[in-house]
Amino acid sequence: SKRCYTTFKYNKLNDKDIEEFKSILNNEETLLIRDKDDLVSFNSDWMKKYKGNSQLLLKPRNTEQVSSILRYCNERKLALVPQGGNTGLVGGSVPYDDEIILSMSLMNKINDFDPVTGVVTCEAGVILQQLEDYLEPLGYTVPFDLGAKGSCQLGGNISTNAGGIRLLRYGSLHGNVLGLEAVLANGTVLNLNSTLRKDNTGYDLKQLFIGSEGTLGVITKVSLITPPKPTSVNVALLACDSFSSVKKLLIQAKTKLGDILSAFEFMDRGCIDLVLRHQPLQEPFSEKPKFYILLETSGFNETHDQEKLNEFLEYIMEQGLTVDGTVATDSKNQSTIWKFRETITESLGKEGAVYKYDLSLPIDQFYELVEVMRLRLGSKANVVGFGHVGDANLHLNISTPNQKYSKEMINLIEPFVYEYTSKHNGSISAEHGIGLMKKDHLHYSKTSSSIQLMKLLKNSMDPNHILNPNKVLPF
Ligand code: FAD
Ligand code: 2HG
Ligand code: ZN
Repeated sequence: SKRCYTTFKYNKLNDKDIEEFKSILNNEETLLIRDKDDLVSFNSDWMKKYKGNSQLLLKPRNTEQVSSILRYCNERKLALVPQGGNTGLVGGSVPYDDEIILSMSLMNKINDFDPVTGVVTCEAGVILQQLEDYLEPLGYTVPFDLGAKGSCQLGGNISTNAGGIRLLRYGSLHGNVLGLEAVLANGTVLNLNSTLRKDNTGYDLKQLFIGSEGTLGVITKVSLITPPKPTSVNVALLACDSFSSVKKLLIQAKTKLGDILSAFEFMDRGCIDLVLRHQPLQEPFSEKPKFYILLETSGFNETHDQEKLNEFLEYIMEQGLTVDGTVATDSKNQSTIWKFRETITESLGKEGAVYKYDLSLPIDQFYELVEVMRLRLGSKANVVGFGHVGDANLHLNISTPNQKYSKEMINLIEPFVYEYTSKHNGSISAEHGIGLMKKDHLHYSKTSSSIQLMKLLKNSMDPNHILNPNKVLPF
């Protein structure tokens, strides 16, 4: 069994455990999944890279049931993996071995919305798109957005501290989450349900759960601050022939567009070629320059926003910062431009096995690493670079035509990529998290005293290590 990998000992599920879970779940048989075939998709991640061997999935309907399940598992030393939409990209949401899967999908009620403060309170299993659709007619929107919005859940987003394309404008979840409810490993329900914008009463405990990937507790409720939905949106696709122009464009976008700048996303030519291979999209420009920026403005005054955008576009053309460009003011053309950026991950998945690195790097090394990796791997792989360049977050993706992940390829990439990132004081995870993939590489981004403190927290909050074992921290 894989279990010998960890120093912690867990018990095997038995019939008595199943009876106990049935009784906690009010004898609703459909809330327990035990059939091997039905468990397949929950045992495997979005990329089909990580596989678990869970024999049981539980679907609690409320916090009390989550609490009873955890209390029982803690006493019996049964390990669990909290699972949201299972769209995570670092193997954090699937069992390492035969842990129980705790699915949050039935806890999907939106409880309350305050139209003055914009604070929304809901259960952790609410799907991101569901919240977006709920807020839209109320004139509000979610302060973050990701390609996985149709499946990912708020609890999963918060547990991974998801970033995405709106972080540039609205900031991270560490600022936008005002409160939450979490169930600790021993079943204690921790009420951190504040809806206050300001609260400086000692340690800000909710922050511990933001980005801890289900290792410190199960998030059951969430309060988020939501901004008014912009009414005037413009999207431009701009082409550059050097990365130095990309950097200058970013400075100009920030200074000339200011608060209406809502996205500044980067793609290299490899991404455009890739997307054109798999999506029904047309070559955007007559030439094929090396770099592409998707720039979005969002505001509330169409005339003012367009004036600002036009001034910016005139300036960058005059300065030769862009070699071609197109602007879309209607939603159909805007969504076509967004497809170039939003279908990259899905298109990569169609090419074969994909090795993903989600890095924060100083802007001068942002694209250098992509070129270094191309030289290093030669014809063995297709290396593409894209990402949230406005946040200095590179998505380095390396794909190989064979479907199977190979140790040989991993050894060519790792630890090289992590060493490079660490040498330049970057982060080995900008937004996807550590999960199973990077737990043994955490030291490239965290000092040993930080890792010691993280272990101390884990050991005191979950002494039996029943929550998401083998994830985030190397034990
Ligand atoms: P899961 O994948 O189910 O779980 C992720 C982690 O959170 C696991 O460790 C799990 O144990 C834990 N977890 C889940 N729910 C809870 C809970 N209620 N309580 C405690 N722990 C829990 N990420 C970005 O940051 N930015 C992007 O732009 C982005 N784009 C993406 C695009 C695509 C197409 C895909 C497939 C993924 C993308 N991601 C992105 C990855 C991102 O981490 C996830 O999409 C999302 O945040 C995970 O939510 P989920 O509900 O699917 O969580
Ligand atoms: C994105 O920004 C996601 O599109 C996914 O974070 C990145 O596929 C990836 O590497
Ligand atoms: Zn991203």
